Amino acid sequence: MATVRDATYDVLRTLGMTTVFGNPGSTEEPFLQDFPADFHYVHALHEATAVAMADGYAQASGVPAHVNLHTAPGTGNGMGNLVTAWHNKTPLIVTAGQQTREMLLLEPRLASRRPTELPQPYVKWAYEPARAQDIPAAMLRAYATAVQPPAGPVFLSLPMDDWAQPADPPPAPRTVATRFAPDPQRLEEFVRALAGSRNPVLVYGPGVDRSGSWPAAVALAERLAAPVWSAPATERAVFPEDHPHFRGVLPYAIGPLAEALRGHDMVLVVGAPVFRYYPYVPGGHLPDGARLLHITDDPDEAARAPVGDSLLSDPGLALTALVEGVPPSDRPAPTRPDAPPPPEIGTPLSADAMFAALAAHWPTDGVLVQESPSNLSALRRQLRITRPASYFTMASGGLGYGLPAAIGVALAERDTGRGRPVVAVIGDGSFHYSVQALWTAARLALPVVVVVPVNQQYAILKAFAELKHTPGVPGLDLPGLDVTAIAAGYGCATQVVETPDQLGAALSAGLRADRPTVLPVPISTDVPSIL
Ligand SMILES: Cc1ncc(C[n+]2csc(CCOP(=O)(O)OP(=O)(O)O)c2C)c(N)n1
Repeated sequence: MATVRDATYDVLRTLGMTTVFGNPGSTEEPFLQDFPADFHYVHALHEATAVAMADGYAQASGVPAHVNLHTAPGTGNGMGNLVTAWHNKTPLIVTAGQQTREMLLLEPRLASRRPTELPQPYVKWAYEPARAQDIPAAMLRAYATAVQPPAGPVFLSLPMDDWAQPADPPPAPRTVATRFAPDPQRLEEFVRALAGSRNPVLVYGPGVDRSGSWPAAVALAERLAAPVWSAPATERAVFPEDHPHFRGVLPYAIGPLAEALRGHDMVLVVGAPVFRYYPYVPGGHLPDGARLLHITDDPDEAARAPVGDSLLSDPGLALTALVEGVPPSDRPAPTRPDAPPPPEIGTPLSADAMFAALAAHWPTDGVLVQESPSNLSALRRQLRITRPASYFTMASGGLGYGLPAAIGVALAERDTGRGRPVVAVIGDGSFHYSVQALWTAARLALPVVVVVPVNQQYAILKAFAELKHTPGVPGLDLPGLDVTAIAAGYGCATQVVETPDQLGAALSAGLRADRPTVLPVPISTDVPSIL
């Protein structure tokens, strides 16, 4: 007789979800018992790490990932990166154990008190099945919910006594669409508005990369002879950054962003919120006289935009339709901006010099995962992303994502057979939030290279305090941390790197290694301005 457990593993097989990221506890053991040989359990030492690895894996493989957390405390530990998965629009099925139904009324140890409330509001759906027999079908509903636009995480609380119960007949397999096309009439209005604009500018966001539509994004830019900006603080790269139309990443503050768009009468935003701001710098949302058109597959994103007219659609389908609809422009095409002068090589290296060295030795099909807050501008200035799906960071602002996400990306590169090299750049503060991810990478023998710019401080918080005139904040310095010893303790190769040549050699050795490599790079302690 098939049990609920058997039936659930069968559903997971049907969905192609045979990798489970997790950290086990007693409430999960009845699910994990006799773990099937065709499944892979990716053991994380902390739930934050499990969630971010699953997120990186899902994004790089293009399919949802399953992460299994311990009841309330484990879900709590995973919460920071669940917030990130929500903002990243990553389809994740998060399952967590729950105490035995027989005892729930008296709230035994490890009972999750209000399990479907705990992960709110950062899941699209949270459910504890009314009957054990509903778990397999709930898994199907969870999948359908996670992948439909806007994609995102879902949560199931699963009581530990459910797994041995006899199963109902298996639920019927079914599929759902993951894209929807624009309303033709509204699209026509957008085509007319773009065709009639004098000097349009394109602002592309992570939805362009998620929908695999770089070619359509390039085609529209060329057809309109329009410059292209990346939306501010994007979690993915959105356009070939060596293309002559590319202007850079917009600043993440109201006034400065509008200033960067000055002179344009039409701003088309595709696949991004309008806009993702960080420090409050007042001003108009748009330059005077400009109109904004917004294309997104997220009704909430459309609703909360402070300006503009929106069209709901898969970004790729809308871009393709616009390319077909707008007439080619007779404006001169934008020309490539001048390259910045090469940075000076000092001791210690400046962030710019370190990233210029990284760029000089960058593997052709390399994937960059980034969590280096104050050095982000230098990184994006020096290292241009030129291929789709090869740059990942967190959309949320929550630290502790990048390091484990890089490991999830690297595992996906191995599992899909694509094998692209993965390099993470993780600040010496950010490094410690989910540092135990290094152990998983070492166990999996993943050749991830983690470059750690060591400035011994939370530099971006110093810059923020400066901008906001809040002197005297404690806790912004990080003396006495031995990144090398910590990396070695988790089983990584490690070497302090001080020059561009050393970085190049260590990078290529690390990418050929049979384990992760951590490269602390002492850098200048100058605090870059936040804008
Ligand atoms: C989970 C979480 N806790 C705290 C913060 C606040 N915070 C933002 S940036 C930052 C410091 C990052 O330091 P580091 O990685 O060394 O980068 P740097 O700013 O020095 O470049 C902190 C603590 C955060 N964003 N997320």
